[in-house]
Amino acid sequence: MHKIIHIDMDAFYAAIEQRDNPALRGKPIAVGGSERRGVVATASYEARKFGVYSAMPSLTAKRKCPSLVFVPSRAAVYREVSKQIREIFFEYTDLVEPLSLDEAFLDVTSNEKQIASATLLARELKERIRKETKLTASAGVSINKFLAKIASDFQKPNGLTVVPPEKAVPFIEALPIEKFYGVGKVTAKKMHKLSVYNGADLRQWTKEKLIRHFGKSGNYYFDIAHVQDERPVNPARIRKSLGAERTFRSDLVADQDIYTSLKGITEEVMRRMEKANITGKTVTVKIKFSDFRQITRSITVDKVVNSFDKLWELAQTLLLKVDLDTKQIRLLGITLSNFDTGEISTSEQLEMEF
Ligand code: DCP
Ligand code: MG
Repeated sequence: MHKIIHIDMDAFYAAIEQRDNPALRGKPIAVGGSERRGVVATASYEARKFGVYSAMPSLTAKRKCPSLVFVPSRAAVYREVSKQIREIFFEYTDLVEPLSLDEAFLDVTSNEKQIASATLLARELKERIRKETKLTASAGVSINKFLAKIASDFQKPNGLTVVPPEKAVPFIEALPIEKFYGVGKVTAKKMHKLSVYNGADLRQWTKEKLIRHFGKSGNYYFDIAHVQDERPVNPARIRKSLGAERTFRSDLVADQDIYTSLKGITEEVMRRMEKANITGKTVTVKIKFSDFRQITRSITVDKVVNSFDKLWELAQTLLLKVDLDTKQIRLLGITLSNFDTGEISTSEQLEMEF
């Protein structure tokens, strides 16, 4: 049985801004965006009371919360704090899998400090983070990644939620389906239509029935519902895709605007590919419409995509496959996957005994 901790910083960017500028403390703030344009990267908990959230257009945010203060984002500082918390994690175990700057899984089944209780260890991690960064984190402790991840979100901010083995099934049974990690808005809606509202409902379904309705994902839904999540905490999680996307201040309608924006995003993806020294064979275009419906179109080619011209050509080909008439676009994205480059795998580490 594994002991997994998931740690996620509270209102990460916003908390850092409030830490570094006392005038912002206790106030509803948004990082990213501005009074007139852009989208909110994150909001302080004071702002969330007004219904301001990540990825919300600034104008909407300001309407919901007129006293909202917009603070520019300081990526270098966030990266620095991220490094700081990772250093703390690595003091306890090498099995640290960061999911983003502000969250990570830790496998503490056996740890450097010989702390047998994962709960005590999580508490200690939270205290260390608090002391060394003056920021709060929330922690989830359980027997697999799925449960730990959901648990860390359960009592945010500054929460510590433990789901011990004997509570795993009741916890899942009571969990609303829209809270399941990996179940998006669209799937949740579909599940509701099929009278699946929580884990207990989900557990009534056979794997075959789930696959019939949800395709391959049915496997995953079945497994997590039955506490079968053996995914290891992978310290060298290999990047599988690389991309960029953009949410627009106002929805795009005109073809000209759509192509211009897509071209800009293609340039950004190309920059990132060059920086990461990555080429790949699959290109995916993602489009989100004004009604939040989302589609993706992919193409896989034989020869690696390694130039802007090739990437742009494929992106346009994919866009042509989409019927854009009468549609308004709020987000465009391009992703490259199916890499052919050797980012080195260090999966050997997983086999090592403690
Ligand atoms: N972020 C972003 N754009 C998004 C979502 C997040 O730029 N659409 C950035 C800002 C967040 C950080 O990533 O501060 C971490 O994301 P989280 O989802 O963990 O959100 P927060 O840490 O801000 O809040 P909390 O975890 O307390 O819900
Ligand atoms: Mg967070």
